[in-house]
Amino acid sequence: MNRVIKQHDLSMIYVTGPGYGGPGLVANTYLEGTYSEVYPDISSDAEGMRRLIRQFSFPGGIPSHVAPETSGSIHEGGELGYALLHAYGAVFDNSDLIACCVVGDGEAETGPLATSWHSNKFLDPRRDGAVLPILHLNGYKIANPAVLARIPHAELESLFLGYGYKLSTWWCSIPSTVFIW
Ligand SMILES: Cc1ncc(C[n+]2csc(CCOP(=O)(O)OP(=O)(O)O)c2C)c(N)n1
Ligand SMILES: [Mg+2]
Repeated sequence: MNRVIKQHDLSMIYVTGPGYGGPGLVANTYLEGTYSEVYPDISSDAEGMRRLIRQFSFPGGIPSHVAPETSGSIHEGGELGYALLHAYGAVFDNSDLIACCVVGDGEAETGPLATSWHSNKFLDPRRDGAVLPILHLNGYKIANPAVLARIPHAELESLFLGYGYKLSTWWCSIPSTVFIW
């Protein structure tokens, strides 16, 4: 997403929902250089990377999920289910904004997230921005099977067509599948 933002000078935010996806976000801010700017002791070299990894989810270190100390983050969640509705809320009356939202397949089983798909009915393209939902079908909620990853893909596509989403592309790499609507 950072590459697309830079290439097209986009106004875009990233909302992330899957359970413990924090390390992915920390790793990305480290790779782009922001993390080392904010925390110079976590430098862009082998020693900095060693410190980055050792501090993860350790007493005195950093949490296992995106937290206030994650550079660039603006809100910490914790209770699953609210990623997509926050993404929609951010773009209402904000016509220049694109909210890119990753939804966990486990998170998608919560009541708030399952109903949030319908928020597209409230978007007005003349006044509001756009939401780009990405369903992260990694098959599991922690260690248990996720329902949306267990139904046939054709059934999943039909389900989302009914919600008003058209699958535009998908990647499949073992063990995770990512759908973008
Ligand atoms: C409302 C709520 N119920 C339960 C949990 C406990 N919990 C944390 S992560 C998780 C599984 C999330 O699954 P998914 O979104 O697929 O993320 P993944 O495990 O694939 O990273 C659960 C149930 C929670 N944080 N919030
Ligand atoms: Mg999952």
